[in-house]
Amino acid sequence: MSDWIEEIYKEGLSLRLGLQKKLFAAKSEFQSVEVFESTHHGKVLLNDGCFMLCERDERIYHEMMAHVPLFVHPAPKQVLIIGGGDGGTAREVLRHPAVERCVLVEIDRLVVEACRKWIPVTGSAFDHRALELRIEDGVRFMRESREKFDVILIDSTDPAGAAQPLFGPEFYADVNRRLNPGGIVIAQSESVFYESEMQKKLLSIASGHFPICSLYNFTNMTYPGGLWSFLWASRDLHPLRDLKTRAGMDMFYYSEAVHRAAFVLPRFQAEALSEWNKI
Ligand code: AG3
Repeated sequence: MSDWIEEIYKEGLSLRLGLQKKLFAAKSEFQSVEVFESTHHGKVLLNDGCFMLCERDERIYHEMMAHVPLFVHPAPKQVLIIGGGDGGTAREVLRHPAVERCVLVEIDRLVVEACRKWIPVTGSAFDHRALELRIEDGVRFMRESREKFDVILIDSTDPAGAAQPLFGPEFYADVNRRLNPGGIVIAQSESVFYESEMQKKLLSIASGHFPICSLYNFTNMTYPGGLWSFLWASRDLHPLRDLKTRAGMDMFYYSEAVHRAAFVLPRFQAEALSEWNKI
């Protein structure tokens, strides 16, 4: 094996998959976007050299981002996704019959175009009638929109470049204004093992607006550290006490037991976050 698809996470820390074929590479004003065929993980999407998704395991991330809140909210009619231009989160959201409308605000048209063409397993979500795609800056949308949503999913890249403000206090003040009473916010919240300081900061910001606030974890082989997290934030709904998983949906990773277990944090993480992790 001589050719690799590699993410260099930090100096001295990288992850790589065997390369079978380069399928697509281009640059937008925001980032580089590449799609490769890998030896063991199917097609792979990288933004600015960071693994975003692999066909082999993308269902884990997307099921855990969408179904954890959507099985707790009693009537999730209006759903907003910030980022998520690959379509995977939208695909899972749109499986819930209660969802009447899903607005997806992606800053980078190139990501959407690349995934529609090369990764239809997620990109075909953009053909769904109930999906409203807006190519614009999610930070600006959150600040200027007057709409309200039942569930807001922040499916971002790492906190760098255009995604940096999605982890900041002004953004969360705007998220709070865009959320209906009884609403839930979920956000991509980085590596459990390597990003403890960033997780503390995010939780401290979110818990200023949302009293029911916690991280929950899931495995992802192709993100640095292997154990990854999402933020749960709500003024009213509790991720475990208010859970009503409906049977009959085919899932790869999600189950009611997995949902509950995800909120059990490893000891080192629970201790580091104990000041703000409140469920
Ligand atoms: N969002 C990116 C998660 C962060 C991955 N970070 C990394 N590889 N350094 C994934 C988008 C899936 N819809």
